[in-house]
Amino acid sequence: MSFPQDFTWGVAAAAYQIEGAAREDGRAPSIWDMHSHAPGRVFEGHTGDVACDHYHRYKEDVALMRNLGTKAYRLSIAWPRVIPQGTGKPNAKGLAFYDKLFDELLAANITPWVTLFHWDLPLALQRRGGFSNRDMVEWFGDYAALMAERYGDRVKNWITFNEPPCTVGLGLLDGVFAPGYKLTHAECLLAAHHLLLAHGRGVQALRAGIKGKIKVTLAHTARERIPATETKADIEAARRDYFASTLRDMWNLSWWADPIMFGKYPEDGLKAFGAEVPEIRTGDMKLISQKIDLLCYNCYTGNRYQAGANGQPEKVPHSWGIGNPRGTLNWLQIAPPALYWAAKFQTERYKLPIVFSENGFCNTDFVHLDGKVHDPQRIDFLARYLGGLKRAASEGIPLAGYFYWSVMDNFEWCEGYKDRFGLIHVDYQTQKRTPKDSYYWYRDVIRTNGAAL
Ligand code: PNW
Repeated sequence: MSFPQDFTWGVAAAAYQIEGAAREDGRAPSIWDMHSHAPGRVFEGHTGDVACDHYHRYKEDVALMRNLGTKAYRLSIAWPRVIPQGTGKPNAKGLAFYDKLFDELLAANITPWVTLFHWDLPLALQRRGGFSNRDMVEWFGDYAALMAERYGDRVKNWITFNEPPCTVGLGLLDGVFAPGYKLTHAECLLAAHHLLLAHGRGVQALRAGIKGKIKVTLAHTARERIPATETKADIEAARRDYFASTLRDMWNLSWWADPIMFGKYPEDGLKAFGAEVPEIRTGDMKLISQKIDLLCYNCYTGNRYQAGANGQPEKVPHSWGIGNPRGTLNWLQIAPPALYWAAKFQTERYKLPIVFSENGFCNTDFVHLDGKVHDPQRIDFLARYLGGLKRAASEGIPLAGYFYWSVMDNFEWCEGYKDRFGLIHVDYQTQKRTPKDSYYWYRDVIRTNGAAL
C-alpha cells in the first residue's frame, strides 16, 4: 500500500513571514510588528516590514508553486490587514488582496488551505488584553464569520489557530515571542482556555457561513516521542509520555487536543495544575469540542524514550545515525521517524485522519554555483522524514496530506532572515527567487504521489 490517491502534497507559509507591505493599503500593526521593532527581540533587528514582498510578488510566487506541481498551498490571512483594529470596520484593500491571491491560486489548480491565526494578532486587540480577555472568543468568531462570508465560495479547507503552545507558551509565558509577556502559569492556562473557546466559536462561524462541505481543524504541535526500540514496552512508554499533560511550559499536546476531541481536559493535568486551572463555565467544553474534520499537526523534532523501571518513560540520548543533517535552530534536532510516530499515536488516540500542516528543515550551509542553489542537506532531511511518512502510509494509517515548511525562505520569527527553510531561495537584497535543488526533488515526489521516495 502507498499514499492514498487523494493525498494532498503541499507547501506552506504564513502572512507575517512573507508578505511585507506592513504599512500599506490600510494594514494596522500586529503584535509581531511591535515585537520585531523592539530592540533585542529579533536577530540583528530584522522585521517583517518587507519580508519576501509577497504582497506585491504573489503572482510570481504562485507561478513558482505551479511549476512545483503542488496540489495545495497553506497560507495565513493577516487579521490586521483585513480588520485593522481586530474588530469593527473591515479594510477593503486588505480583503481585495486575498481575493486576488485565491483567484490566482485556483487558476493555477492549487487548493488554498487557510490559517486564520498565525500569530499576527492586531496590536489593538493586545491593548485590550489579547488572549487574556475572554472577549477574544467573540472577536475571533466575528473575524472568522467575515472570512467565511468573503472567501467561503473559494476556500474549503480552514485551520483556526496555528500552534497554540507557541502563542501561549513562547508568547505569554516565556516572553520570547510576541507580545513578549511573562505571565504566571495560571494566567497562561486561562489564556489557553480562551484560545480553545475562540477556536470553537471559529469552527461554528465557518460552518454557519459557508455552504457545502468544508474541512475545519486546528494546527497542533509538540515534540515527538519516538520509542527507543520497537518493543511493546518502549512503544507504550513513548506513547504515555507523548500524551502526558503535566509539563509546565504549555507544550502538552493532550492539554490542547483532548478538550477539542473529548470535551474535557486530561485528568493528569487537572490534578497536577490544581488551583491554577481556570474556571470552566457551563457550555465551555461543548463550545470547545465542536466537531472537527481531521487532525492537523506541525511536526519537526523529537526525542527517544524507553521503558525504565516499572514502565516509566525515560528519555534516552538520540543519534539517528552518521551523516544526519543538522538544523541550524537549536530546537530543531533531526528525528526522522517523527512523522511515523506522530501519525500513529495521534490517529490511534483521536481516530481521525491526520494532515501534516508543516515539516521542514532550515540551514545556512547551502551553496550557490552556476546560478543554482545546492542544498543536499534538505534533500537528505526530506528523504529521511518522508520515509517515516511512507511507512505510515504502507501500514494503512489514515493520512490526509503533507505540507513542506516552507515554500520559500522567509522571516523566521526571532531568528529573522538568518535561518532558511525554503524550497525556493530568496535573495533579500534583490527579491530574486531561485528554486533550490530540493524544490526539484520534491517536485518528483509530488508528481509520482510519493513513488519516487
Ligand atoms: C513553526 N518548537 O514554529 C511555525 O508554525 C512557523 O511559522 C515557523 O516558521 C516554523 O515552525 C519553523 O520554526 C515552531 O520549539 C516554533 O518545537 C517552535 C517549535 C516548533 C514550531
